[in-house]
Amino acid sequence: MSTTPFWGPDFNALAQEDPEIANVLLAELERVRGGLQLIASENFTSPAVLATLGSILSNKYAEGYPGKRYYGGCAEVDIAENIGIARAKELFGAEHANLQPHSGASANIAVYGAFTKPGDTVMAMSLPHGGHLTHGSKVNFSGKWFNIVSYGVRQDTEQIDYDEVRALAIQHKPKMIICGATAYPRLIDFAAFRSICDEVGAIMMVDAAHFIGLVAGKAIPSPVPYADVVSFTTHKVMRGPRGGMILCKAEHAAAIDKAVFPMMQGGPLMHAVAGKAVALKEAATPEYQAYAKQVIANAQALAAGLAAEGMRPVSGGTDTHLALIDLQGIGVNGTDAEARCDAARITLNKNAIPYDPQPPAVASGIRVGTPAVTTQGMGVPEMSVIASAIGEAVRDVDGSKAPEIAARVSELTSRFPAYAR
Ligand code: DSN
Repeated sequence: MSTTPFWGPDFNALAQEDPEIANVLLAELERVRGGLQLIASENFTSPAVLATLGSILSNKYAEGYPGKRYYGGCAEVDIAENIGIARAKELFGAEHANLQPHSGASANIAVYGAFTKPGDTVMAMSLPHGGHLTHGSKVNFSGKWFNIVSYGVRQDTEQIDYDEVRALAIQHKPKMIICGATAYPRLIDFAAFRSICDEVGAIMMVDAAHFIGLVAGKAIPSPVPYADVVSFTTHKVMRGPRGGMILCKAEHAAAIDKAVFPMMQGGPLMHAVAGKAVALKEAATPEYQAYAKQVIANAQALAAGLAAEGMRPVSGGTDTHLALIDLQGIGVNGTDAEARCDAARITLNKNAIPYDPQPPAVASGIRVGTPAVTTQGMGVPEMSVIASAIGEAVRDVDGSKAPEIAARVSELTSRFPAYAR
């Protein structure tokens, strides 16, 4: 078998044909090599996954499922998809897996499509308290087409109020209850959600996009035994290609498959499906399990380091890969913090905190995550270096310290390269 470097010859072809776009790729590589990537939903996928994404599988139309396609010539992509499905079922102990959703939002549309119809009542976590756009935001299909009942976190603990969830479920009798979030640093009590769903006869959907990689690495408990359906993205802690996936009980398999195709999507992206198969193989290794545990240890160290810098971790800390940081105590808003960190080559995002007095476009907090820096090989000692760099950057009102902080950041990332030179 040929072992051509993963993007050597292809990149040279691109550079010759389209130097403008080739330069974007090179500049992005330098950006990630020289800066810190702390966006909790990002990671560095492996050369093997990138090779699959940049492959001829991108050319193939394969509407349908393995063995039941609407196009000829699908024998090879059938093998890739079947391998991926088998790996997903094995890794997560799931009865059924669908690897075709193009993204997490696409996967969620399919889940709504499988279990609900427009106008039905669905319960989910409110966006300002950490939920996702597809959990009922008014500007999203979910909020436009469904009667969404939102639950949130308690003001004192900043954690999900399971009594409130239960009371709302009894009052509103939702068809489906969604648990999972984009900015919730704590573990979710899946057994509690299961019992509430059983009490009111609701489908239990877990949007596990943020934490499924930690489940894959056996670093936190799995929602799979409890949920009717689990949707997620494959590119966050999971470190696979950009895309979505759905796991479900066997009784829901036909409904989910029909909702993904033909209800929600046409042709699957077979290069991405194959890339998901590669990522699932990587995620089943002891190395990946050690990685997942280190992601959490690093997030806890980073949250503690930021607290020592005067920035308050929402809910007091984290059990996962991310921390939500309240900046009100230092008189800096999320937008300014994001921009000041950016100037110092620290990439993170502003984020609303629960009960935020600021509008979302300003926000009182930032969200930081450790999936990418942990992939680079950084550990707890590096987290305190990062915390003090953030502590200086967010207070750098006039930008005068940014070059010096950026130099320190680049020195750190050069010792832990994202993609080795
Ligand atoms: N945009 C993702 C995040 O950053 O959490 C969620 O889809």
